[in-house]
Amino acid sequence: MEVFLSSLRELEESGAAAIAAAAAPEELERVRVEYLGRKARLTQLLRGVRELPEEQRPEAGAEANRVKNRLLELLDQRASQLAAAPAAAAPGTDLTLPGRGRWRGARHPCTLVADEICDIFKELGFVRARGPEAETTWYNFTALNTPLDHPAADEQDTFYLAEDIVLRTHTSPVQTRVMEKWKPPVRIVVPGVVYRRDPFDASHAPAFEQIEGLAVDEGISFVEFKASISYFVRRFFGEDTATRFRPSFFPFTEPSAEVDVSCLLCHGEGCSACKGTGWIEIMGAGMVDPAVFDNVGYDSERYTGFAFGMGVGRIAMLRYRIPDIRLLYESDVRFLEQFERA
Ligand code: 2NL
Repeated sequence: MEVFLSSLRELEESGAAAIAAAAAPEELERVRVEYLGRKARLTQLLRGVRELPEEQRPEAGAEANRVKNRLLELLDQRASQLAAAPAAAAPGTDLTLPGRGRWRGARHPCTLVADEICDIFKELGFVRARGPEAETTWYNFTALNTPLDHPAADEQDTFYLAEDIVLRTHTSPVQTRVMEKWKPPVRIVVPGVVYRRDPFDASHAPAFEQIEGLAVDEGISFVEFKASISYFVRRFFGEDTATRFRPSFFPFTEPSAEVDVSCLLCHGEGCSACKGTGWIEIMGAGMVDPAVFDNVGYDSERYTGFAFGMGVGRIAMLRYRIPDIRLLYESDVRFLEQFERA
């Protein structure tokens, strides 16, 4: 009995010391297994109680249980101490350094703007369409009433992959493909990357994102065209933004217009952003030229429609006051993280 009790005390003391010395949760777990696990000495001592003479068993059992409960309690205490305390710093670590922020990733400003534009046109019944980036000259130019000797089709402006294959210079060939496949009514928006042999400078990039739109139905008039574009402008730039249609020319629309919005910075007063005019150009648009309908097999006597095209980067630059288009392509996290925080 004396031997039993002194073994217990010894275990209690060394156990308490080991628990206090454990510096990390894993170490504490090893101490627990060592002292209270199935093969631990304390467990064996507890089992040994029944081999003692009967009159000694109650005291021995009570003492063994007391030691077991004390160690369990000390383990608990130490576990919460370790959980609350910061991990010990390695020598030489500067605990006063600011923490490292984590970059979790977010959508690019062009993606944010493209989604927003498509969502606004969705309210007017437009669905999204996509198509190939390598196109035949037929889909990219000829079907769109743009002969190959037209300045817009010039080799100077276009990346040729083969004699008859180009990197699309606009997303219009997608609209042509959709019209070949679907009967009117058609209302689509087409976001996508397009390619031009342009130098990379503050306002040009050789590859950029565009959104074009196309509506074809019976009875679409210039009124629906102007109303739809003006609705988009008010929804995107704000209710008090005015829209102006300036006569222009595109081979695939007639009549054609450049669309301006009242300057978002000076509200039409005239400033450096609008070069004193009070207006900022955001897109080109017009009523679809009947020749385009003839090329895709639509009855140009029965159907009319409108189309538009805009550079997403330009719109993003206006929306977020970005001064240089190159910022959109440099993938600099310090720039990108100013937009959507994921
Ligand atoms: C611009 C001008 C425009 C279109 C694109 C189009 C497409 C078909 C038929 C008729 Cl299939 N038109 N697209 C029309 C007018 C202007 O884009 O300045 N884009 C950046």
